[in-house]
Amino acid sequence: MVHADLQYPEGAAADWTISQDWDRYSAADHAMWDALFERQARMLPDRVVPEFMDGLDMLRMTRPGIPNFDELSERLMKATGWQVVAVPGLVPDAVFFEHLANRRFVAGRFIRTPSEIDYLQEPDIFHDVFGHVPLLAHPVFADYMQAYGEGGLRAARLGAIDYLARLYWYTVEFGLIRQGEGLKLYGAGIVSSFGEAVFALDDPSPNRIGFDLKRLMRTKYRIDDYQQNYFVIDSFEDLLRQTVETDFGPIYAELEHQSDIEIDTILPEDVVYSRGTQAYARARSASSTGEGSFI
Ligand code: HBI
Ligand code: FE
Repeated sequence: MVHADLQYPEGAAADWTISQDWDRYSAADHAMWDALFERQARMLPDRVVPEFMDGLDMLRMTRPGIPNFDELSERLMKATGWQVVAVPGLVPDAVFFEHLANRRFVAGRFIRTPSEIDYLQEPDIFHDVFGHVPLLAHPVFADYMQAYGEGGLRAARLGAIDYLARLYWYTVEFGLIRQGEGLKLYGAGIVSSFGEAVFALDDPSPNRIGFDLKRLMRTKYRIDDYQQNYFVIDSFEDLLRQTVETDFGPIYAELEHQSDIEIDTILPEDVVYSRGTQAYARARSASSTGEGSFI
């Protein structure tokens, strides 16, 4: 959806950015960041791509407390030319794409409360900054994110945002990558989630299949619970190459004539890393709680 008619909120700039107001975080806010950080930092090192841990170090995100966006941006700018800017919450797609295309990552500035620790309606600063920012220090991933923003602006003109949004979902948010003998995490939605960081790699329930651009863009996804399917890329270089060297225009035109693929389907031509039992998803739908998302 492009909300061309949607006015930016009061107090925000025309590009929807606001000041982070870092001085206004309370001790409880910083303590919440530290608790979330420690919980993830304990479990991630063997699970996440090493480039993510390198990013945390390089950006000095291993220091306690909520990061200051100006300091983060200064370090990121030197590494890859990216900046982090604050926004009030979800911004319209066109605004989001325009920022990415200009190497600005938009982040929420609020942090979840203790009752929301595993369970959020809208991405908070921990998801946006801990989950997304470390890989922006990686030159290839940084280029991919910019290319995604440019692709988003084009998809908006072609009425194809829904297809492109799936690419974001299944790579930037919930992507897995093949490294050495095994799979590693890189998607921000997994990396910032205590439960899904284990589930996505270890649980027998979800399918894990090889990245295939057209196949991926036909595949539905869910926003209300752990994923039932993950796509596995070979490398960031491969992901960037497949997306920047591909003209998405003809693909969108072709996809219009094809049906969507259900989330738990495995096709004969899929490269299958795990054929999931879907036991988790079945148990959850039997006792549906229905709300919240797990980023
Ligand atoms: N706004 N703040 C924010 N963060 C997002 O991740 C975001 C957004 N607006 C739109 C959007 N994502 C997605 O709909 C696009 O990926 C398609
Ligand atoms: Fe996100």
